[in-house]
Amino acid sequence: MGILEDVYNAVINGKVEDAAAGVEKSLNDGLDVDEILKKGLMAAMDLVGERFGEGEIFIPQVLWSAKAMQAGVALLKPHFSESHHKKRARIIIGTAKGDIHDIGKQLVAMMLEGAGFEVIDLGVDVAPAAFVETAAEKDAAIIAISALLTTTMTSMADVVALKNEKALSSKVLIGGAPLSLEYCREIGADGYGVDARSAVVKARELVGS
Ligand code: B12
Repeated sequence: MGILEDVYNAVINGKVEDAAAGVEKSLNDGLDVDEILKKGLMAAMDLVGERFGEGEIFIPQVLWSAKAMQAGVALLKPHFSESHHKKRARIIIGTAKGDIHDIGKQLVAMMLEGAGFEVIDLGVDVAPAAFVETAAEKDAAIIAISALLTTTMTSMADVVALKNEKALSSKVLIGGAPLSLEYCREIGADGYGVDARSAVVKARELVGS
């Protein structure tokens, strides 16, 4: 069995130490960092997301898989900064005001970091002003907001309005189960991602890389 398959299976089964050991071995064997990330870690997380969506697995399994992936990403990180000389854009991420769901947001943050972005995580229940002020202070290219409740997603519109009021150039990227492209357009946000993988694709689009 290939070493990438070991990594893949370790993430699917939520085996943190096995995932780390597999990534370490892959690096020692000279495998490409992007390949380890995409074919080993991200592909596994995609399947985990699918299985969760279909009700085949539940939150604890998702969390263990996320931890396993995180352990792998942590080992890849130093190699990313080596292979990507160009300084990557900075992203401020957080869960919308009034909302404490953070599993999806953490996955998104992790994938963005894995893709080489510098991510500043403001946590959960983040007020619109905190998003905008931090983005201005840190010169962030993107403000990424997660919401899992129909009652909290509305605060994303406040972030867009406040950002426009301050004439801030940061783009607003939104996501979370109740969101849609339609809602993204309605509130004038710059991008919507349906999952962690598309968060990376959209973020790259928004910064033009
Ligand atoms: C786990 C969970 C909780 C946990 C949260 C723990 C934690 N640390 O996050 C706890 C138990 C605390 C909780 C509390 C509540 N919950 Co809850 N919860 C869930 C549950 C079961 C799973 C959410 C989850 O983590 N999914 C797994 C992750 C991986 O998926 P995800 O979040 O969708 O994220 C993915 C994408 O959406 C996307 N994404 C996410 N964020 C972003 C951001 C960007 C920028 C981008 C591009 C993409 C992106 O990428 C992610 C990875 O692929 C959902 C049901 C469901 N099936 O979604 C209900 C659910 C979201 N909860 C719900 C409710 C009602 C509540 C409570 C109000 C319950 C109550 N009466 O107290 C409270 C609210 C507390 C609060 N103020 O926030 C409802 C929401 C209904 C609605 N539409 O408004 C749901 C849908 C359950 C239901 N069917 O009723 N909850």
